[in-house]
Amino acid sequence: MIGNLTPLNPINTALPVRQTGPVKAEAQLPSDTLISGTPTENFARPNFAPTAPEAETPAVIEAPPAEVAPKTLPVIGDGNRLLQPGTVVWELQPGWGHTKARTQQGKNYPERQLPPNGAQNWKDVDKNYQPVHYEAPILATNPEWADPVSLKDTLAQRQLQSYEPQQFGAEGEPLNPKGPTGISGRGLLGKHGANFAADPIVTRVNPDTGQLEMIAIVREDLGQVAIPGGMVDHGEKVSGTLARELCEETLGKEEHSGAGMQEKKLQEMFERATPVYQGYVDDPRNTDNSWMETQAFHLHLTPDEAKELNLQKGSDAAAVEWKPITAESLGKMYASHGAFVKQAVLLWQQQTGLVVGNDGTVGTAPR
Ligand code: RP5
Repeated sequence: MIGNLTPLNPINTALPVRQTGPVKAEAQLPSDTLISGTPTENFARPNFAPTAPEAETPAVIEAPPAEVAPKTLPVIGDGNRLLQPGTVVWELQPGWGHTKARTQQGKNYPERQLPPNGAQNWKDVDKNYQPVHYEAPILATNPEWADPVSLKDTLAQRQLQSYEPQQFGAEGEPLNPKGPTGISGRGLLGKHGANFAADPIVTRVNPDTGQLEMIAIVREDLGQVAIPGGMVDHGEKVSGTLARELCEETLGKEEHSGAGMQEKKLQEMFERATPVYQGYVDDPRNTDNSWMETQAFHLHLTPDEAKELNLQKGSDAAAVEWKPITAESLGKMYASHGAFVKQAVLLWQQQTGLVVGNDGTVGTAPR
């Protein structure tokens, strides 16, 4: 779907906002910092739609560094996932995205005990590393969404899988592909090793403000703004997870059947959505032995399609809204979500020729 596009910049978790200072475009357009990068020939002087004459100068995307190569993804698991062999996405920078899993905690987690020697990968960890062991009490009750407590029993039932290169410890325990986190065990996560999620990035251009917006929730657990993603159920197609989670978390499906756009229609739309990312998530719940991985997809809605969605928060969310995508909002999102959304915006800019400003304003590229 995106194989013909020029490779884009890798995503950084720390959003690379450049403080370029005010840059006046041709007219009296005010400007501020850029979401990313240096203006290129094609995007340097955006023309605004007539409806948004006062809009901020949109940001532009950088020309891709030569070393960033598209990567071809394998299909893992039940073969039900949307990314088929040959699908191309853009690789994140080496070492990307392992900050929150070292510095933040899931709800009720003990404090992380990071390696005293500062080791960031398993090969540098020495005997002085004593992570605190934590598994949420509910895991001892063998809930159906979790693996058996013992790894041996789990391995008797299923193979461990990952989008990342797999590493194992001395006892055969799965090791976090990004390195030590200061907590061993599964924490709040149900599966040993990778826990698979799917993340629907749903956007629109707000007809009143001209800003690019996304459907965002405030998570109940840590109160952070997030993509309304969720876990892939066993045997479920990822397009099904994306539609289900969107309905449950943002369309009040639990309370109102048939609210707005139907789940089936959304699933069909997600089957054509743009793949944005596949792999490790820098989630505050991650531990040495259990971590989140995801597939993120982008679906951009027309104003009419967006109008059909009647946003109502589900039980996992404290709030839901169409949230402007700005450099500031991306930097504050849960886990790696800001990086995924940024990647979606970069791809969308490439696909449409539009440009998105630091404050979310959408403008058109020059002809
Ligand atoms: C994140 O956790 C994923 O990116 C996804 O958004 C989410 C899934 O976990 P729950 O929302 O089901 O807790 O790592």
